[in-house]
Amino acid sequence: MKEMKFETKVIHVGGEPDPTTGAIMPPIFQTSTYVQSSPGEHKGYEYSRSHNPTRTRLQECLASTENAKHCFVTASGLSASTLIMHMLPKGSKILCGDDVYGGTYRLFSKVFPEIHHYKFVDTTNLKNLEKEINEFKPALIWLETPTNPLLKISDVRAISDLAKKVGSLTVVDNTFMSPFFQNPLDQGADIVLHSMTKFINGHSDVVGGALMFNSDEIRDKIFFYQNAIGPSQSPFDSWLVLRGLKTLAVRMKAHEQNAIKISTFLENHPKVERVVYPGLKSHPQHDLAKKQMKGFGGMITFFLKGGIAESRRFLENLKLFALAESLGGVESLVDHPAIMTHASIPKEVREQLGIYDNLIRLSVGIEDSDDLIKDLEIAFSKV
Ligand code: P1T
Repeated sequence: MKEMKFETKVIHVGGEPDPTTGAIMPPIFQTSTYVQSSPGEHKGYEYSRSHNPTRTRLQECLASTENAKHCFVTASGLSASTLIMHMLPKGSKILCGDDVYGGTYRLFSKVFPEIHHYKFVDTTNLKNLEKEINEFKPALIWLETPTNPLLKISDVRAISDLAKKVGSLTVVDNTFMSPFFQNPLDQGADIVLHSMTKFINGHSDVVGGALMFNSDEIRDKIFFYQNAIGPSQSPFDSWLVLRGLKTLAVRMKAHEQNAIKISTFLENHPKVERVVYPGLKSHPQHDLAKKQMKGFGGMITFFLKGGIAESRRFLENLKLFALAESLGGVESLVDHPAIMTHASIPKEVREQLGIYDNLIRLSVGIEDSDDLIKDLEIAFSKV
């Protein structure tokens, strides 16, 4: 599998024709249970919470995209994060990047502090981070790179090396880049997490999560908790993701082409204070982005000149960019993180990070870029 190019893997791995009928598209194994010929004698499938053939196909395909030995898919990105937290011994220390998806922050600050200890730090400052790692001695370092919504980039290779020195695991939430633009396991990370809800599925019709890794020990632990807790994805949702995944490569190229044009348009617009996009030379970690990523993706964050009133007028006047949470679908979406996706982060913490009321996040779709730019231009003219 390793020799195949990405574009071939997403279509062929886990995509073998159905052996009983020759159907080119895999069947949806919409079943909860499997017949046994004698107690304990079965064909590898006992009950769909633990295993399902449609899910198996998706897991095989996804593992190949991240060059991973193992993959588990779950019913949401957050349930995948939850499995990792359950896998750690009680009282573990977790060093987490300070800018993460609001739901991840809520999980770590409201649900799991009863069980583990969390510290949120800026993982883009390596010198400072090295000090934190040596003092805090985490069991696990949690990175989102690029981050949601500020698109800050952390050095996966350097941080994984530091983590190994203190016996810590490194997890990378790779949702924003998708496996097409970034492969953290190849750079030393131990676990890659995806919200499959986003680019991997790509059609805004499924919620799902995935974990990829190489360690058999992690596989045994994750399988135990997946089976014991039960956040398994339904066969139909797995099938939809398997279908969406086939076009991941072509979609990501189109997302990026549009995002490059739109970020340049925004950077030159008089009503824009600042644009953050890893592909722009003005991005503080543009060089690192070029080194560790194979592209810059479809997410753009920018600061409008003004405050909440200007943001509202801009957002209310967009037509093609739909005002909605989530990202990574073929259609363009726009988000106001302070009120929407990151509202669960206390205002003072948000503002310390730079998530102000004039911050706007775009998930650039694969429509025609001129149409998208026209839509933005009209909304700017109303501000
Ligand atoms: O929504 P869910 O599939 O549970 O995934 C959670 C999640 C995890 N990691 C990142 C980087 C994410 O962006 C998300 C979900 N994010 C949104 C819903 C959003 O609009 O940012």
